[in-house]
Amino acid sequence: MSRNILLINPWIHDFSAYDFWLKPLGLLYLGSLLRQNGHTVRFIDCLDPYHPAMRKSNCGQPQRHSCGNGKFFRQIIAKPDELKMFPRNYCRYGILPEIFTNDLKQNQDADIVLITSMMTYWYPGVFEVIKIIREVLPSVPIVLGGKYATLCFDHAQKNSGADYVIAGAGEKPVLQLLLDLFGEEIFFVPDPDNLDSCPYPAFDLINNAEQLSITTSLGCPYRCSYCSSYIFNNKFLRRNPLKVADEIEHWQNILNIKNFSFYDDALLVDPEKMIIPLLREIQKRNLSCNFHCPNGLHLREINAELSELMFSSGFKTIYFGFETSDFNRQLQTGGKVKNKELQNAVRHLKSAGYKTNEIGIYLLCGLPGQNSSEVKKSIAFVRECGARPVLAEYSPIPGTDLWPEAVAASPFDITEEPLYHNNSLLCCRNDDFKYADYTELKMSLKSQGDEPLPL
Ligand code: B12
Ligand code: SF4
Repeated sequence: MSRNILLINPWIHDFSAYDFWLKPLGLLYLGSLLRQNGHTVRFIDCLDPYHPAMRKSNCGQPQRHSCGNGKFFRQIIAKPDELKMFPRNYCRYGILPEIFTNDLKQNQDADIVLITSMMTYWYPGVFEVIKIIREVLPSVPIVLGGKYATLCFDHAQKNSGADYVIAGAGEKPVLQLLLDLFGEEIFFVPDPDNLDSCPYPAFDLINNAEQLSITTSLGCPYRCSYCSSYIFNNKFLRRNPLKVADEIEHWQNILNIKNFSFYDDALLVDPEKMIIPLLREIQKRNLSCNFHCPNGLHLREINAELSELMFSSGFKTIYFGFETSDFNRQLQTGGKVKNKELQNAVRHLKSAGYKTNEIGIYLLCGLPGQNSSEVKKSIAFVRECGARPVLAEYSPIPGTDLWPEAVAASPFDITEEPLYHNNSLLCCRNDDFKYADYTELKMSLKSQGDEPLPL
């Protein structure tokens, strides 16, 4: 028998949030798998910037850009007690709670609700969603998965109010749960070693999709000490580049999409195995796309051929993960890139046609034991190379190799309280890197025309 399954992308509660090509990709992958198993899937997106009912509210239309990024609706809300000392407004990003409640009421026939979660420190938006579901659909089982549920599993089990918290990839556990709860037969399970066996994400459920996220791989061959990639995927698996081209062409034809954002951890690694054949195929098929890479790309692979191919294939937004110019810290954190490689990469990208402000270089800021002069030197180095420095404030992640150091360095109780993982807090600040030093760095970038990330 087919079940009615309701997917929910929850609100973000934070000091700031920006739709930087953000889509609940994992949840929509689960949605298509459930359809493939014969179920009916519906979707409430609390972050929908075009929700029709919001037009009648006094919230105005958030400013959006033609390439698919822009602002969310937002309402200022009370700060959790733990963040009271931080002198900034705290907001609920997304639709109004009464509109969400109304949408839920249209789904009285739901048999089960699946909620995703993104940043660990965005859990208050998840909890608010769960509280309202309990009021409107009191007897419907609630399942929580995603990043927060995986990285802070015990916290989520103890505090979220969900009936089931699932860590890691959701495909098999969700099908198993439907079998256990309702006796639903499992017809189709994708091969975990073949990413092309997954049906395309259920992107048709998105209201007014302007851009879509694509992933060509899972995991990463590197293991940087601050990153949780290996916790989610301990193998580096890739799709067939021709199948990725098929997917891009499919969404162009079905939903008329031109803008795509890559969510890979390692899109450019071994370019001849993915990015080169993929882009050559896209050119061969005459597909006209804009590609955006808000998640840091690898610099090491950039040469003249790849730069030209990226430029001519429509890579409009490119950010690279460089993190620091400090040689010792590069080594300690995993050695994914060296200074010389940044110099070379920028030279090639510029020859291909990219301008200084189009080459964003992420610099990690506020790592345990880091002082502000290290970040200043890194900024100066990126400028010398001819690219645009972009600060990425360190968010400590449980289970990563750097976590014990972060716990020891932080003045906040990051072990007990995920709200303190928020990158806006600079939670491993110290006497050599005060919050004021960080503000100064940000101002100096701004005064030289390097706008900070709107996140
Ligand atoms: C794309 C991405 C971004 C994008 C878009 C973010 C977005 N919300 O989509 C951008 C570039 C904006 C971004 C920004 C940042 N990011 Co980011 N990002 C990612 C990335 C690479 C991919 C996420 C993704 O969609 N994966 C693909 C899907 C298929 O996987 P999935 O969502 O996990 O879904 C699976 C399971 O989780 C599960 N599942 C999901 N939902 C559900 C629901 C149910 C019910 C069930 C059962 C299962 C389930 O099943 C799915 C299928 O198997 C992850 C790393 C990663 N490899 O996942 C980091 C990651 C989420 N980001 C991270 C960080 C640190 C950041 C930044 C703070 C970096 C910085 N310092 O500036 C910023 C902050 C953002 C902000 N404040 O707005 C951390 C998390 C930190 C945290 N504390 O939670 C991660 C994990 C990377 C890391 N460094 O380890 N990010
Ligand atoms: S930071 Fe980037 S290169 Fe390092 S492990 Fe994570 S995804 Fe891989």
